[in-house]
Amino acid sequence: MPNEFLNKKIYINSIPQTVIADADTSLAEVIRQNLGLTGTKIGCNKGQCGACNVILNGKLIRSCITKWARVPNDSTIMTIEGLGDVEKLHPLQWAFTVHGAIQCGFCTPGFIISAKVFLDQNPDPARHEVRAWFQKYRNACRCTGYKQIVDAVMDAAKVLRNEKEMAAFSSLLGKKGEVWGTSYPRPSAVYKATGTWDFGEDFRNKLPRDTLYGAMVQSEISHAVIKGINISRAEKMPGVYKIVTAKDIKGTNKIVGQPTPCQNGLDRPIFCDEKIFMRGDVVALVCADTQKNADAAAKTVILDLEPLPAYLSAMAAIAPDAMEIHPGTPNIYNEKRIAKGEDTAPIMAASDHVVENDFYLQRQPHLVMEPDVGFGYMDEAGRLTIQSKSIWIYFHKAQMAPGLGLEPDQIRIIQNNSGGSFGYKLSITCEAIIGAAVLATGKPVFLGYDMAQTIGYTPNRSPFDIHMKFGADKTGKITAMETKFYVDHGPYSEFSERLTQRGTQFMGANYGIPNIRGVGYTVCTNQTWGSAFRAFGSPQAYLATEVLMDELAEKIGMDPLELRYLNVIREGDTFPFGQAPDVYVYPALIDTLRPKYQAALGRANKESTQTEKKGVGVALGVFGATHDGPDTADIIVELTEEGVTVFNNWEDHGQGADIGALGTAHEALKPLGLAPEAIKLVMNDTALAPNAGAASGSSSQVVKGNAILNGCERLLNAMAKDDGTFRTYGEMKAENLQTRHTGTWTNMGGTVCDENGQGKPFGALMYGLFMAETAVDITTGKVKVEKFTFVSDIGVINNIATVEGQMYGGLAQGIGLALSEDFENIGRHSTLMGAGLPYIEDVPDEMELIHMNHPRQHGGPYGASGIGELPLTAPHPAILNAIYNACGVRIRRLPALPEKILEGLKANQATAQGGATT
Ligand code: MCN
Ligand code: FES
Ligand code: FES
Repeated sequence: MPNEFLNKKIYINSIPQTVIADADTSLAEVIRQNLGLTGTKIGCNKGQCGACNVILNGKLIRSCITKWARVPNDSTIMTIEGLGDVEKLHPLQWAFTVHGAIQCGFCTPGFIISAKVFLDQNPDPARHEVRAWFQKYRNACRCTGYKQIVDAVMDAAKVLRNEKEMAAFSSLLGKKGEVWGTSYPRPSAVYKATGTWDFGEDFRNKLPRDTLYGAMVQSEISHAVIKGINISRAEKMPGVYKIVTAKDIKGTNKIVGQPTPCQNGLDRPIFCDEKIFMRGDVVALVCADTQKNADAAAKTVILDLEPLPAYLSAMAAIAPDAMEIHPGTPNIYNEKRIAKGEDTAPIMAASDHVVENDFYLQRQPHLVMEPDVGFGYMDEAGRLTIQSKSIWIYFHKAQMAPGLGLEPDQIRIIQNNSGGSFGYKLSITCEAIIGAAVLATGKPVFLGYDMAQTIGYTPNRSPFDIHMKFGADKTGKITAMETKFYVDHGPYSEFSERLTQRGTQFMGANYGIPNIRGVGYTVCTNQTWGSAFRAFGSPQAYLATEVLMDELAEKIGMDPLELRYLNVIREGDTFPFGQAPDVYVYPALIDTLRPKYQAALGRANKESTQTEKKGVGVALGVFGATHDGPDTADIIVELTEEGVTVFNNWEDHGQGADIGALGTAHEALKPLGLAPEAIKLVMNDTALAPNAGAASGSSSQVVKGNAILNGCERLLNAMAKDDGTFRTYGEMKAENLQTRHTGTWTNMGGTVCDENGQGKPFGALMYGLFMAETAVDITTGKVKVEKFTFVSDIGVINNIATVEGQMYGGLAQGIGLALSEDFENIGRHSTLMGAGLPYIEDVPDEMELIHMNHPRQHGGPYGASGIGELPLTAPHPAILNAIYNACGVRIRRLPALPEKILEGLKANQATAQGGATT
């Protein structure tokens, strides 16, 4: 039966248009594909995120779940493009821009459209009404923590009520015209607010006409031997150009991982050909003329798989009878030890107080709003060019070159505008598959994942099973710590060694513990593979450390905050890894919080009722803002007739690489008196800018920032005249002086840790004290975080709105980590909602940030340290400690789902002794 198409007239952004589309097509697809209006985004494609919001006949709808058949003829539809444009912003677009309510910006058009309908109905709302609206219409954001979004809506409402004017962006500059140290908007924000910022998927219809569309053939079982791949039927399906498998690959077909004992780091195939190691592993890519044809053909590929036992946790994979997942490599393939001070056994034995327990941090999915996506083609220089969400563009060239049979310089990587990463894009996802397909077909190839593939077939945070023990003297001073933990890293080894080391480094961090013995093991399993996730290894370490601190406090009968005050690192103390802090801020952090903590305890006590128990919990977090050892970045600064161009690879997940680079360069070039618009950024293309390393480890403001500073200083030196003024571009050219300068910076202070985990790995660090106030409904077990207070020291701040946005967003992710997020059960956890993404009413509107900005002597430009990961180091133990404080249930295995709380309450009742464990 041929498809039936419906011809309808609609008014799209007031313009009459006729559209002919399949009745079953979603309105979102019609708007994006038929009408080419890509400001409307598709995130979940299931009605769960609101990225696709449009206004249909005056009503807010999610266009991904609205079929074309249901759109009445003569409908009026407003998309983000109809609301305002870059030259003439709607008050909402202006307010989102100036309030820092836009990070990656993937959710932004959906929020703005939603807010437009809301303010039309309720022009003078209260904040809780704004929040209730976004909750009702399921507007989801992974980056912002929602607070600045509500600020923006409230401010836009004032403009719409004529109570205030939209201030020019220039009025947000500092007193002397500075960008640095202000909340000047990130350059990309206005494009994101107007739906004109193209993400990867928005290129689908903008690529050359002969582009092929890819559909992956993936395993539905977790561990198997591949007996055969039958593509004979699929090859004959309409529109199929080629089905690419391992046989088409000229290189090793392996992605280069970190050198580990696991198959020498060559454990991850581009296309699986001998074994399936995890569910979702790809065996082929069907390349066809349309996506529909590719998808249909992929379903007809027959995989002949002989199932093997699937080891879906570290404990299962280390059982004595478990087979080796990678034959020849034991399932435990890394061992990282830490040894500081004296042998702990006799000290433990002599301790006045000993506490120990087991902890488990779950497999946390990244839950980005933008599904994974990329495309590839051969560029004018004959380079295999891949455009993707990569946040380590130079390394990814090297990682996939041998697998594809190329040299790294035969590959070019360009980062597309990215709708969030939170670290998963430190791993290669679609890039190598696309590369193989471009080489095998000789044509451009596009590959977009859906949300289920993004959650299930991109890597997650690795679960840790941890045993931790503290010994303390009678005053509460911790004298010894012992740790043992297992990291479930899935089947692929990349980054596992570093992750396991992070566990040893951050267990017990924050405290001056003199004697430590610990060991961590990396375990190969058949679960989704592990990757970087914001705060890399430290949330696992702080779950155990910060909950056990509270258990020790209870045992001794001390207040948890005061026990921390007694033990925090002071001058003369070092971290577990032997390094001294770059600033001694811990006592000051606690002194600052103390009055607020006491007030919060009083509030909790007063407001608790028979059915709702309130409590307060604290936790400390520290994280590095450089990578271990010498961390290097190069950039180029060039004087032009119009101003200065900064060529730099500061990959942007959504955190604000553009404002980071602009703020730094503008401050460094201050003597030239340039307007911000005169500084042009050319970013994230290996053909246009030199290697600056990864945008990871919260290191970019420090490392890439210092390289920018260095390049700008070199340019200024070249331009300087004897009288203290600067040569113009014309004068430089006339004198034949160099206008293009390389900036470089290496963290020379860093040393990689030795076999005892001792060293000086970080050039700069960042510190935070978290306080959560929770309410536990003891009839349902549901926990609500009512307030977060976050006292931090990240050195001098470049952009205030950006830094605060990082903090709010990280705290919100901590709520998800503590209470709801998981990826264990494929059936339940492969949607945003199913995996436990926090929506606006799961995150408190009350988030108080207190900045203590001690300048760093050996950190980033002008005394900056980093921020990206700090807010997700230890918000979750603060919440768990608050739950215990509220209702006496101690959660040590995450997430703290309502059923676990109820179980704990029941156990407490049964024993009537308090302190049940779940
Ligand atoms: N910044 C600042 N002042 C400082 C320190 C930083 O204004 N003293 C600004 C920077 O200019 C930059 C942002 O804060 O805009 C983060 O800077 P930094 O801490 O150096 O981190 P990176 O740029 O290296 O970003 C990576 C970091 C990491 S590792 C993860 S994971 C992460 C994160 O940032 N993923 C994110 N934040 C994210 N935010 C969003 N929206 N999306 C992600 O995927
Ligand atoms: Fe439509 Fe998520 S609600 S894309
Ligand atoms: Fe909302 Fe990134 S800004 S998802």
